[in-house]
Amino acid sequence: MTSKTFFISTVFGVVCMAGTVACTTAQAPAPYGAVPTPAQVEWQKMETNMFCHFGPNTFTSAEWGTGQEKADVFNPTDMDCRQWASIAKGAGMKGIIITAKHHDGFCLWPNPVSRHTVAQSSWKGGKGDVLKELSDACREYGLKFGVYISPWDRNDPTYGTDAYNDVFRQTLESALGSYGPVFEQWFDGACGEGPSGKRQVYDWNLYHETVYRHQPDAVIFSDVGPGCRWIGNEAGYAGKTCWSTLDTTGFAPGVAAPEQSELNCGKVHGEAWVPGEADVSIRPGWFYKDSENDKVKSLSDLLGIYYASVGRNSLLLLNVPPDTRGLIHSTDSLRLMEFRSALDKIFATDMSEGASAEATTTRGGSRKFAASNILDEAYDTYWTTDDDVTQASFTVQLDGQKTFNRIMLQEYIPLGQRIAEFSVEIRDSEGNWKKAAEGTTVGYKRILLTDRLTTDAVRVNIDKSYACPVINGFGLYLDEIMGGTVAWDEPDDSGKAMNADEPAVADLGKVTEVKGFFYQPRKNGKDGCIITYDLEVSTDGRQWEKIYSGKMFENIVNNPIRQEVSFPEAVKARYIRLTPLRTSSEDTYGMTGFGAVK
Ligand code: FUL
Repeated sequence: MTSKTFFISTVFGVVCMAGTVACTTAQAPAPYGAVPTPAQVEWQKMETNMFCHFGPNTFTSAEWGTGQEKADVFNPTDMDCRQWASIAKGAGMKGIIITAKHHDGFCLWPNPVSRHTVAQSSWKGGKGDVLKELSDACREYGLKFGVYISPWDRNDPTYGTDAYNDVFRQTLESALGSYGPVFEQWFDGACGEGPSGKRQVYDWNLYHETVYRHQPDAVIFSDVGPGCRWIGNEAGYAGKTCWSTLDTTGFAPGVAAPEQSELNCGKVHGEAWVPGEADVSIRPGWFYKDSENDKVKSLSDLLGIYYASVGRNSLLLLNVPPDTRGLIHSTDSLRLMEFRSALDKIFATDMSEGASAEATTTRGGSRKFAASNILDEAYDTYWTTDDDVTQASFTVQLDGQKTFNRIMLQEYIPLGQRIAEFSVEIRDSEGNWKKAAEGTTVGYKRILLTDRLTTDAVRVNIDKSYACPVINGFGLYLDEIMGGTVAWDEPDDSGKAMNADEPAVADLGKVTEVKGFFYQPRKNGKDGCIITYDLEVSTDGRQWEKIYSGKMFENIVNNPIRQEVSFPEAVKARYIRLTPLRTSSEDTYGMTGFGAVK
């Protein structure tokens, strides 16, 4: 090689290398950590779905049926799944999940491996099939269809033996193989058998394999996924920090699940993509009860739940239980319509419309990754930076002075969840930047709630990210319905801890007619709850009459709300004594209220 050719090839090499560097940085960033499957991304985009708890409990007012109910108990007088679907659609929901089999074991479809199904009931002469009617209605209304099938079964004679795993497999086969696409399979981790009850070793691998064989795109819900996870409470809120990743090795649904606080917040750098789903009922209980018609959640409750779930990187699964007619009660449907029109109103106008955006730095200097991408409608375009940049800002110059109190950000989750700290500033009339809000995780969607802010420019600072930040959505909205910073999940500090071996005694002041009693644990189950109890009454505080012995507050651990229990018949009493037999916390139980229902 002459020195001239050496010179040329060297220069050429440098140019090429420089070219290569530019080319590489203008490529999309590599995924970071655990990432969602395409089905999980589509699932996350659904944002709000409807849950329908329906079954024998609808007719007995129980939360957990015993499994001994007669099949004939299930007898909706006027069932119309098209009504459910039209309400879900009108409420902007994208899918419906039905309790095909709750803990009482009763199947809402003619499951050939069960003797406790609609086929054994006289409803529609034993020819009815709720799954068929609902899946057809969902198809007609353009909704996705999902099923809840409880592994815990209080009816099946094989429950508690190895044989049950195959019964359950066949149950899944029959429900998942006969009604078209199922977008979500819900596995409830609950089991109220207690220490001396039946023990079932669940064959989760077999169940998952069965689901995927029939429904390869189904997202499987449980405490630990694999498709999505329980958010750790039944009140509808995700953690303010909410990772879609979780460590699942060594954990299982139910008693072997991670701590509820971990389910609530996810696990940074967790090994698997298992995003949160916040399930909550529009009523205090999961099943319809006439007595709760005046306790349907208010519009502001629902908005609070929306911000604390969808607004915190979680899906909202809102339960709207059909009544004994097999119809959604008008109180619930009206509330849902109010909820939808409120959301439409709040999110109709994005104050960043007509704005422009600029970032401190852009990946490879390429327009492909420019900050303007966060303002367009396209899901798959985003702003990002070079790989080694994990702190950066973008500024949104608004089209004039705008007023808003909701700031929305979206991370492009197909590439993983990266951001761990961010802050938002607004520019005042003197051109100075003032901090307006801050947060930790973003994920699929994050909505920050602020007081009313008026400004012509907003700056978002990514203060900590585990890899280059990738943001594909941004919006500013004004919520004039709820306003201000609302905390859905702030713990209410009323109530106290009682010693677990002490009964609670209520003195009514004088002998009165008593129809039942109520017990209210502390908010979020603080200090634990009473699970099973004896209940006695007395007129003089010396002679006690036992009304209930070893009775259970069903589902109180997951949903620690006020429990109201009627007596078989009204009694005359001055004192009521509630003696805990089993509590969820060993030494204490929480107590906010206890007294008579007159
Ligand atoms: C819980 C169950 O025990 C409740 O009855 C309800 O179905 C709720 C969604 O999940 O674990």
